[in-house]
Amino acid sequence: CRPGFFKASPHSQSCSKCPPHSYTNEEASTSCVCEKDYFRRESDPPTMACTRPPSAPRNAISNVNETSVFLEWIPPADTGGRKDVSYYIACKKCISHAGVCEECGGQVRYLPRQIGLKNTSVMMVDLLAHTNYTFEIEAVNGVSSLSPGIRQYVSVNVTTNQAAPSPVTIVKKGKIAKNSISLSWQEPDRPNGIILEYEIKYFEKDQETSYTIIKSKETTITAEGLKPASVYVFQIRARTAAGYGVFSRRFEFETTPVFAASSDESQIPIIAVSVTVGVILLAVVIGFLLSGSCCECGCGRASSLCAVAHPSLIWRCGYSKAKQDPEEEKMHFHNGHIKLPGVRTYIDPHTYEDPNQAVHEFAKEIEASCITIERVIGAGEFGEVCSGRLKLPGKRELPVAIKTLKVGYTEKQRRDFLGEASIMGQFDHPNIIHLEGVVTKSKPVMIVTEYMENGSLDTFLKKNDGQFTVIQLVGMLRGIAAGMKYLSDMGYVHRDLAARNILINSNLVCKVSDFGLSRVLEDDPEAAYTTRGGKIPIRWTAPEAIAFRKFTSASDVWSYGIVMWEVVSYGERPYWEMTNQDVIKAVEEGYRLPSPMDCPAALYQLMLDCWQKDRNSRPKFEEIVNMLDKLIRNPSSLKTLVNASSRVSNLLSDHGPLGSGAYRSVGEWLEAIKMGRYTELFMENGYSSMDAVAQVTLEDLRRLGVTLVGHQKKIMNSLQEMKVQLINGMVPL
Ligand code: 37W
Repeated sequence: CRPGFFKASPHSQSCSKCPPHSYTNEEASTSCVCEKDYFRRESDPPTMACTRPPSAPRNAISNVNETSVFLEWIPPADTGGRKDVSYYIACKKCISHAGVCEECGGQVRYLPRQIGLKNTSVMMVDLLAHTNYTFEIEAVNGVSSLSPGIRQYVSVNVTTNQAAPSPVTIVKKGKIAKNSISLSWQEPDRPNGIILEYEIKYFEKDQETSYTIIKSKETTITAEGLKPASVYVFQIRARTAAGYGVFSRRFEFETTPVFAASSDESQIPIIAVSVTVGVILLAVVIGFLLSGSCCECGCGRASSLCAVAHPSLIWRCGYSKAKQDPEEEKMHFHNGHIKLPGVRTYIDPHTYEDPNQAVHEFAKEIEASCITIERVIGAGEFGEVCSGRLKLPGKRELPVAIKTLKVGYTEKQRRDFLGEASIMGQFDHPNIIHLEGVVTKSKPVMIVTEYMENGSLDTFLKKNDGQFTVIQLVGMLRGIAAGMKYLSDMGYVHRDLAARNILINSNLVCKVSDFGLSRVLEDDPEAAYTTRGGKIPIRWTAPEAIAFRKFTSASDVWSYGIVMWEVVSYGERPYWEMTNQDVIKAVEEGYRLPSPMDCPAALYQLMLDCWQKDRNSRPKFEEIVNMLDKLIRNPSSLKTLVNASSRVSNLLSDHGPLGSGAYRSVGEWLEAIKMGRYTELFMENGYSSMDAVAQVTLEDLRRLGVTLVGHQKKIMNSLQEMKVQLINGMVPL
């Protein structure tokens, strides 16, 4: 072959031109030499072009989630002429104030891997909290190792956030007796802060729904009141200022049998006495049962007779009573560690180590092919809300609503999104939105519920202002109260009860909706940050919940009172345009929302009862349901309305006139509320100043000839609002 051509084998027919980026200056070449900065791997055939290392990856972006970092980039502009491009991640940990960086070491995990990444994304987990990291994403190909040149990488600097502690991994058993187990454990590998306390969850093996939680500042505990010869499962998690870490894996320990030889001689007389007492009691009970009596046991009122009849029951009841303040129990351990026949309690999905397990425990998996999405009806925090149809095999087709999780979600977003289904799936009540199931095995991830044709209650009422009878309104309120009674019986505290979170169907049945973990408040535009950092929908929230986060069913009752007010005033905004700060102050000073227009006195009284400062004085949901039932059965009881004149004038006597308010003249005020047509009428009838206007009652308006109800409402509401703002408060209780 002449120069510029080669023949790889003497058997080849003809000479070939040197492939791209190679040359030969000699005759009779069997191969061509690569140009400068181009290479050929041993495995590359001589007919293949010479290639070079790729350029750097481009447009790297990072996403930090606590102590995990997600990196994404696009492939290099120049692949070097090869198809075998892969990526390598170098990690450096930097101490910001010292400016010193070091290799990250083996602590960091790379998902799916650190070297030979084929995709253009990677996730690093188990990083340190509050630490600066530099990640270099290097593109490499089959000839990178042959090139002595500089590495081609793009670097990304990130700072990790605060993170919850890593799980406790080492747990050791201590003294084990027939009724108790002592444990000790080591602090987690990565506490990520100062450990404030540990939470120890334990339950009898295979009885997971009935568990106990104890808290400890030490790294040892003794669980007492256990059954002899039984296996108990323990899980421990640590809490720092950043919150709880995940639970440790399960550790199982077994109590000793009743008659196990004990080294402690002093126990023998106790056992002997217990056995004797037990035998006597058993005899008494058998006699009692034979005499035809029976007993019903509830946790709070288990008598000793019941105790013997249901030994397992008294064991649990006794334990829970001895260990916990009942209110604490509901606040923190919703899912009551006591399981009584016929009493179902709510289980906080957070108590599941694996959130996927929680969702599948409480929600049915639906195949995406059973769902037909018809149209978008709204937007949620995580994606769109759609209407559609669900056809399950062997069942009738149903109209449904579908929430979808938008693509590109993080693991936390998926967990929070499905958290709503894990909660909703535990409820079964005609006034709680019914979960049909979830789609998690295909994308998009979806939550499917019954379809509530009229959407959210506040919007629905605003659209249909003045269109319902009092009985219809009370019917809606009755439904909401019944749903709330059910939730409080389950030990679930809603925390965001408001008309916007109630759905209403075509039969005007109201159902409580919007369940979530922290998310509920995160996506509520009404929720504002308090000085303590919590996000709270101020206007709907009881003072003790705002002040010190005491969220209980009693604080839900306060919110229910606000919902009553919203319903009777057809979706009016509670406290109108007052600022959150003013609302907090006014409520603290004892002022309350005034009665809505045309409100039955019995309903307003119920609202005021719900807004009692002392939470124990507020009615229980059960009492509210009973009260509303009574009113519905006896509609004439709803005829007495809150006295129209007292409704406004009770604000005035102590708190001065409106003269110093926002409007300088009656004309200016009426124009502002688009009621300018009545200016003359007002002036002619002696209402020529704002001070005089302040005295106007509904009867006065009617007498003056303002006959349109809509106009009466507009004028009276505006007056009301001005007065409320003026006194920076509301009706003094
Ligand atoms: C709406 C899990 C869950 C919770 C609530 C819904 C839901 C909304 C957020 S809104 N229904 C409507 O808005 C009806 C609108 C009618 C219309 O615009 O024509 C629902 C619902 N369940 O019906 C949905 C899910 C999945």
